Amino acid sequence: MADITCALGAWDGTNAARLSLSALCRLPRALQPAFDPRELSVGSIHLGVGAFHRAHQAVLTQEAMEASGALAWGVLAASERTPAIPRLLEAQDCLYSLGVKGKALPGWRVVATIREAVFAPEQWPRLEVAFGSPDVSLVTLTVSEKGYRYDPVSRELNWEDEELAADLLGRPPKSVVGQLARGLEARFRACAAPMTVLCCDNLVDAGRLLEGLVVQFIDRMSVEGGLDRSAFRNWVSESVSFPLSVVDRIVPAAGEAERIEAGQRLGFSDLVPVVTEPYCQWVLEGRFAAPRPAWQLAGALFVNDVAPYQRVKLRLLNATHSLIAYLGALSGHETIAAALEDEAIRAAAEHIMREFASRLESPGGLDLATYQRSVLERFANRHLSHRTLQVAMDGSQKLPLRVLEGLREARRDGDMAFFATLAVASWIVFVAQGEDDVGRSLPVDDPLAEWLLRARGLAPAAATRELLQMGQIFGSDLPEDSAWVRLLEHQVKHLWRLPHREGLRSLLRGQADA
Ligand code: CS2
Repeated sequence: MADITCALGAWDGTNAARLSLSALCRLPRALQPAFDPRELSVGSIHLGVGAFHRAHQAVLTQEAMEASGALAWGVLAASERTPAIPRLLEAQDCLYSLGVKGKALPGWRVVATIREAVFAPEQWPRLEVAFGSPDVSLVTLTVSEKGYRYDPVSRELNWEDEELAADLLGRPPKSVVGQLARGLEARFRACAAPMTVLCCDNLVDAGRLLEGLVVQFIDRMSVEGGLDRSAFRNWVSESVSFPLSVVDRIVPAAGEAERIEAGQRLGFSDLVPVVTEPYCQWVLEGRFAAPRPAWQLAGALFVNDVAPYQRVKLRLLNATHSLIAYLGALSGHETIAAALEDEAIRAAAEHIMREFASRLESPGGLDLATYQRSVLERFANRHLSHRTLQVAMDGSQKLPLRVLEGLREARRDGDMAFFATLAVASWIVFVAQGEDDVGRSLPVDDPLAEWLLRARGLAPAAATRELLQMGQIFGSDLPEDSAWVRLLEHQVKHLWRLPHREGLRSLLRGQADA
């Protein structure tokens, strides 16, 4: 690492040319894809062109094309909220670099799977044409939990959402579910060839959920031009499949340091590099209605039952991640790796994993104890600067899926779920008390921030009650579980006082003595 930093310091990218197709052939062979990107045709659409897609599906698709020689899987990638990434990608022929950082020396290469990038709300006609093309048979999505605009408790679209309401009336759609429904409508009208819609977000039973949301939208959307709504709906249920998949790779948001390092590695400037860890997992259900890339050649695992893999990932990895993020941010740690060096936080992380693991079935002979160790090792990767505040974002959308489902299961068995409860308590203190151990205010970056922040300034018990009232997070069962609410209030009270790390230590001591 030392010499890399040194070389980075020496690199002045101010006047460097941008990465481009013509720059690509001047790079060392090891950095180039094994195919000429000009030969790729667009075979799939991706909604949500954030760092995760660029470090996961786009990379495995590239490897699948390299291994199979089938070059029909170029991606038309769309962003939903801002035009920034598509514009930057287009300015460098949609090429970008991927840095993989772990124990070994970092490995860099260029990813060329994305062939076009658009800002969906403004460039809808291009997406609509792609949806209708028989050459395109796949749509993948990574739009994060909040992108689906649904209520995780009822699994219904959030009908109060203004964007959804406007999309239902028939404007070029801005919501992802609106884009899928209108895009599928375009396909039904144009060629009616089968299509696969593959959700790659951390949701529970994502395929079925997404199919349900799309059908709910179709049932209410305005239709024009003599569209037979029920024939369209039948076509969706017969010809469009929504397989389940579990994706896993830690991909922190890249910043200036990553751009400088990518520029130094390539000798060309790259404004949208991604940096990730060596680990990469993709578990998929084989229900594809139409052709797909040969991802199995790139290490993807096809199984009959994805759900147990999803539960293991959400509860052992994501729930633990959130717990470390809230406890870490409260204690003033910038990164997940730094937070894990704090003994009390590490102990809490080990405990929540053990607590959840005791109720999990291990899929495909996976050894859950080894899995837990490897997750902690991955979190401890100091070469990735994964900020606690990044993982802390969108807690209202994440906790129901990664923590509360498992917590409910434990409560049904009469178990208090002390550490899953601690994940909820640390989130409540993060949101409501809102200050870290060094006196910095903690930002609540969450689609429900306006409501969550009503708890700020209240006393611990009142703040807990205020937040528990939010049915779209806690349902009606948890707030009525008085024994559990008492435990939650007790933990919130302990964590509330500054320094938070002392509160955590006393809670852990109390639990060890119990
Ligand atoms: C993280 C995930 O930001 C978060 O909430 O827990 O993005 C996590 O890094 C990925 O799911 C790892 O696959």
